[in-house]
Amino acid sequence: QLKVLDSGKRGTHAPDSADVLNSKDAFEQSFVRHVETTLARNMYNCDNLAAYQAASETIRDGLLIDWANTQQKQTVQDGKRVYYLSLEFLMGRAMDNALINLKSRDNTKQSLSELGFNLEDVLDQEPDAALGNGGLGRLAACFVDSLSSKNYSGWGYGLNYQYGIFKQMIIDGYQVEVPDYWLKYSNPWEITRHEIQIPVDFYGYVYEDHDPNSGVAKKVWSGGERVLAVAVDFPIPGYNTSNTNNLRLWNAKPTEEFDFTKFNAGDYQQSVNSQQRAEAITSVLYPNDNFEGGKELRLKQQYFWVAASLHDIVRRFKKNHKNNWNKFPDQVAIQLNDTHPTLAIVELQRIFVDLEGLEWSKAWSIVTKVFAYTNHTVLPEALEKWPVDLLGRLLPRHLEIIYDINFFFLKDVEKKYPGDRDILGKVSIIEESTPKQIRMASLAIVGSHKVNGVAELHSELIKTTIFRDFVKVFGEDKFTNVTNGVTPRRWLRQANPLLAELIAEKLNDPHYEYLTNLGSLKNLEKFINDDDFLKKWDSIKFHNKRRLAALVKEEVGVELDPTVLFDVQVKRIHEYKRQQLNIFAVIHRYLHIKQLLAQGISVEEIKLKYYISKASIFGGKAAPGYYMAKTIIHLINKVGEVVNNDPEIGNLLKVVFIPDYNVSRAEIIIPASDLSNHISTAGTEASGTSNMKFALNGGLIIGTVDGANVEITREIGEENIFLFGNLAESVEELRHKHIYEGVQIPGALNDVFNAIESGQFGHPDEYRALVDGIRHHGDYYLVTDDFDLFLETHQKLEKVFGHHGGDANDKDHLHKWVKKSVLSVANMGFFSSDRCIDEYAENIWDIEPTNQ
Ligand code: CBF
Repeated sequence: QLKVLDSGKRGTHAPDSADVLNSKDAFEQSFVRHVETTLARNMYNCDNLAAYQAASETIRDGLLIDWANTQQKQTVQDGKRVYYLSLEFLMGRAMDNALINLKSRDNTKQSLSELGFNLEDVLDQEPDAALGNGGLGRLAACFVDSLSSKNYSGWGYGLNYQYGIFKQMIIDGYQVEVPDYWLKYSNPWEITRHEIQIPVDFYGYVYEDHDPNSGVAKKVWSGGERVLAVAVDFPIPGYNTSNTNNLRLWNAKPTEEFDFTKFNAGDYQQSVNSQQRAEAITSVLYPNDNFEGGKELRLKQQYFWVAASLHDIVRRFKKNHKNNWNKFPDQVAIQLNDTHPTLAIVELQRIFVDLEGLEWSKAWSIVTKVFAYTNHTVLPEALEKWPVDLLGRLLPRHLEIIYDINFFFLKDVEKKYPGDRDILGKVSIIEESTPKQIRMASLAIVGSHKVNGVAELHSELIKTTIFRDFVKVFGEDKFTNVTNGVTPRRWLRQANPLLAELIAEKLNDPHYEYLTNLGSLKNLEKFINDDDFLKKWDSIKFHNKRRLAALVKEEVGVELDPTVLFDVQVKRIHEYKRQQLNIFAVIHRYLHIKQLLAQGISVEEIKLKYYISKASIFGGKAAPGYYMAKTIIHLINKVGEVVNNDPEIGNLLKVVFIPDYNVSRAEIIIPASDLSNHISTAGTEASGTSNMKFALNGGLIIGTVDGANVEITREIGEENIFLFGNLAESVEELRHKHIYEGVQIPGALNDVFNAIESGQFGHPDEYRALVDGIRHHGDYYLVTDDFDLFLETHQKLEKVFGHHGGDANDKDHLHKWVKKSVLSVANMGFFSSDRCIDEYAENIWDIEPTNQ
């Protein structure tokens, strides 16, 4: 709907950019100017989209002042900076986050309202910046928020994909992928730095030359294809501070010089091809989570990104320190987010040795002081390896350097373990397989001074499993843990404003200082016996559940009763995360309810004696090539169709799959959950971070003893979480047993399989691989071992939830369930990403906050 703007708002002079954040007049004047000039739209033609664009430009003006000042200050202070290299930054929407961090939400809301707009509608226009797959990318987004909020000097470096993670549609129960061209209306939050262009070479050949001055032989790489990396900057505002760091993402562009020299004159088609080849590098995000596909374009992306970032970092260093390379590790810390940026190690060594003329071992001693590597998974299919041939063709000089790194490393290992060929083979960066492969995790460990896992259990597991031999070589000290965290600005204040407000009121903290001091949530415990407080708490959950029910109605067409237990599992769909376990349990519940009804037991009686009413809510994307994950999505949707359309069932059970789970949807779903599922096979989920978001929003957890669930339990108390299942130390033995003694299918699960195989949820062939994988192929994810335990735990927790039916005066529900919810939140302070960043800063990066 078009709004007519009041021309009186135009003002007589351009407002001071800083004022737009806290003065209504300044905001409104700037807004109108942006409508008329930046957007070139007239005042009679302004809809919500234009309002979003003009409001974003206005806020960005305010933000840029802090950003420029921060960069200036950091340059003058010349302290050490950390660079966080991540192939994914799953940022979500920027506007609301900026308003919260800049404390400009009220001013913007009022100004927009005076201009005739509703802030929430305007915010809704923003597409998600979905440049990530899941936990790893979202963690990077939380980290840049914390780096700014805690006043560190820290930049993110990544790629500016034109297409983020695909949009997921569900058609006839199947996942259908649709491209996400998120830049359709251009992006007001990005600043393209046309002046920052870094050439990146690929292919070509290596030859030996001699330094004209010293006569020393040196290697020269003559690249065969050149692409330009153009910087695009995203200011990252801190909360309650003017510190505004930079997230620099690269766009790939063709270089004209190259086209003219290397291609036949006049071969226009070829030159267009080269442009397309260049731009392809940053066009799509690979949609795999916890899986490495080994595609050439992916390797190209990795090198393009790390080369551009490294040259940018070195250039910045040289501005102040010329070639005083000894100082480099005092100025630069680089964190490798998973193995994706591992080529940065090789590139820095190449810069030092080939371009700056440093002697090998001197260069290597600097390189290894700079890098640190975070491992995010123990799953073998996610551990990156690149065929030697492919890497050698794309990056011939880098392959030589990798071989040299490996040669010197193995020489050291040989000294420590003389004659031990076994250990040499295990730690070698080159896997002597057919074809030969480069083990990126090994390279990352060898080139880093610290290696960390992301939760205590995971950090212990990597030391005893995948990196066991490296612990022997380097010793325990190199391996450490930094348990993940999430930013409470987005995951509490932004996602759950009413709860954040109630907490601020109870903590007597009108300025929401607790959002950067999350430990103070502990003070909520003082109110644990205050029924009025518990009621308010519960009514906020109820409000959030209504908000989610509205989304479900709109997206899925199913009516959810907000008084029932909302039982949620939203995350990437993966066999190890075990959405199949959850949906099998739902089927079991449905079959049992039907049986009870058939015996003449009434719905009311069932509710009292057997099952409370609940809605099982699922969401998450499957990698497009992951057949089993797509089968699980299909099954969930088909079960939903049957259950939701069964007239006997009513609100006793509903099953919905919310399509296109993304950050914005998570902001609605998470605050509305009563119970969330974090039920991975023990030892497979490195940490999980949505478990933290749910618990921070007062949702209780049903979970296995895996990842960060372990530390969440320690913090909030085992009486406030529902743990079940076999432990990580039993997994290997159970798998072994399945193979050698066969898989025992529990009776309840057998009923479920029979129902599936009878065609109750569509043609049984659709689910053959899923069922057979458990029945006949070893049940790798231990569904059979944990199924009954999962059902029992549900029985227990549902008694605690009770039949409160939305009754705010249900004392039983308040004193049992709601108290647990409050106690969870009160003890979640540890899981702020601010705490993680402080730990990285102190134990790994050796950096201090800057003076503001
Ligand atoms: O550490 C952040 C997250 O990373 C993953 O998503 C990953 O991509 N490897 C893990 O699967 C999560 O457990 C982890 O929380």
